[in-house]
Amino acid sequence: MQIDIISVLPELLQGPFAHSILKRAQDKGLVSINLHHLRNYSTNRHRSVDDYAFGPDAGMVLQVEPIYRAIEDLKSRCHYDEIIYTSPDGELLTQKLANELSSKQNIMVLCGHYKGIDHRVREHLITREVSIGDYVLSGGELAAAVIVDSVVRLIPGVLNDETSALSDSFQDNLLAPPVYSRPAVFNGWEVPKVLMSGNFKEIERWQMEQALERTKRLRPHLLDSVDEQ
Ligand code: 6GU
Repeated sequence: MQIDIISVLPELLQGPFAHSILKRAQDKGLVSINLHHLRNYSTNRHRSVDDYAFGPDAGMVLQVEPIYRAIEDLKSRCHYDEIIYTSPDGELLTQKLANELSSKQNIMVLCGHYKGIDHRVREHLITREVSIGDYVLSGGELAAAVIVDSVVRLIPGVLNDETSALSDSFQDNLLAPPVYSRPAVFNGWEVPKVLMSGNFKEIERWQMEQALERTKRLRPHLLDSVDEQ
């Protein structure tokens, strides 16, 4: 998979992709993540990419022209299955959407900006708008990092058995059961006995009970859609 991200603050995105699972996925050649600075597509010598909004509101807006040039430049070198714009009013990111995106070949992500972008970009160039939740971030970069992380870890081969996505919360619309490690007793706090029983049937049953109980209590709406995925 190839993921190309266009942003006015690509520096913000360098950290999240340079470590751990996302780094290993790139090192293994399973995904290539490329950051593109919108300023490189500016047409003026100040390299500016924003201007005043039309109308009575004095705010600045990212202009259509540099964004168009950036998207067209990337499109001339690659076919994209989705061109995603990160925005608080987009479709909510869910495990289901992450699963769907993880099966795509190439994805472009245009990071939203607190100033807003010329709406013609959204009308003519974007195929999908995604939000990571009902709260406001200063920019789309952190949202892009969250979206990319949730997608890349689902690409076959990215996770090994130990980190398998199969036992993740949400993967089957259930929250994950609790996990414990040594020591078996710390400070008088005990690990549930069943986990040390060696009886795998019993352990599996306990984990399923826990997953159901936690889901019912903490995310009841997930149980309404158990068959949806
Ligand atoms: Cl995608 N962008 C911004 N700026 N804020 C958000 C968001 C995106 N998703 C939730 N809040």
